[in-house]
Amino acid sequence: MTSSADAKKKLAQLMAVFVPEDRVLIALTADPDSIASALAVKRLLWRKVSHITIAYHNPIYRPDNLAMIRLLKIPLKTFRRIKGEHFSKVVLVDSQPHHNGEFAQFKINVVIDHHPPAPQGPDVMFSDIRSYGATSTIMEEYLRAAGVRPSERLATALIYGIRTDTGIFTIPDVQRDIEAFLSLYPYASAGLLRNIQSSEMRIADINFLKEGLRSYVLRRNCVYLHLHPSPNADTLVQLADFFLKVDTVDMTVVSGVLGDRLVIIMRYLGQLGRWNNVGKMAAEAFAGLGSAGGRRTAARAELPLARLEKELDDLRSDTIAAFVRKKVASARPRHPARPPGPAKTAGGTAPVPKEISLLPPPPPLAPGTGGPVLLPEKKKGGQQ
Ligand SMILES: [Mn+2]
Repeated sequence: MTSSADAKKKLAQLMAVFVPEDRVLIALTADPDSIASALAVKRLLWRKVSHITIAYHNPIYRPDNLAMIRLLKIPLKTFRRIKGEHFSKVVLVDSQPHHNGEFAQFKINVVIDHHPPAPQGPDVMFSDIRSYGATSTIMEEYLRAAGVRPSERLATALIYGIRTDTGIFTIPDVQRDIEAFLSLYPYASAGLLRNIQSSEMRIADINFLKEGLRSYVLRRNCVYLHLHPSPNADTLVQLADFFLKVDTVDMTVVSGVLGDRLVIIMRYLGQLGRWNNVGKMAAEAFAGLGSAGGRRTAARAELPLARLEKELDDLRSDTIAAFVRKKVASARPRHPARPPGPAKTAGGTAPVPKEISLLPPPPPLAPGTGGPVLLPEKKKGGQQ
């Protein structure tokens, strides 16, 4: 944790950027962490500058994100509705200038973020980039250094930001995030949090869930689902997470055609004692066909249909579904228990990622009970 003297020094440096006449824009790629962090910056600058606007550039689909904005009454504008020249200072939170071309339209003065920094660092008056689980955690330190008691709305937003970006503390090195969470918790509203968290789906998504329950394919503990027509990518992610809840399922592959691309979402439990990595599986399965990769437990591939057209006989949905199953199955290790240690990769040896798992080790299986469900690799009637 940053010492309180260090935190006060950083706060002083941040505040020194601003003068009372400033009209401040807080720019972001909207998600719970960035929105909460923007609220915290706004609170720090309250009565210190003449005007503050929070604006984002990306479409927001996720119902929990929309519920957060609605329930916490967070005022947000889109980049399209603002003009850069109306602002004398621009603060970028939870992102860095090179992350998105949309940020290039502003002269950015302050960057506060938790993503890995670019080698040369941002060229700004003040930057604070730390490898915490969430930018909301960095902002909690600023608020504490400033002696600010967060409002219910701000504390709830920051808690939701931390919760979301750390996957409820299931990523490595979350010590500081847990401390920030605990210090914010007494000020937050449990009821509002419950309301935001339970807004996972829109009624339109239920139809995709219904179709998913009808047409999924289970092979070697992996659920495959290809949806046609396809919902947006966020809903594909939700369905991938949903099928992972089944006790005998440890991996999900949910795909759909979005515009001119096939989008494939992969989720994996990454059990203890196994050396499997769904990011590497995605990269291997779809190498040369588009972009593919991710982390040990979550991956994504986006393949241009123009490229697939050369690979497949046709682009019918059952042809695409069979292609995805075949590619993933071929990249999936047959032998689950590989000894832990440096894995061979194209670039040499990669370090074993440090991962916190909240899962208890699986109980030993009695012969003939609860073992892996092995389905023959054959065509099932009715699947898409
Ligand atoms: Mn973040």
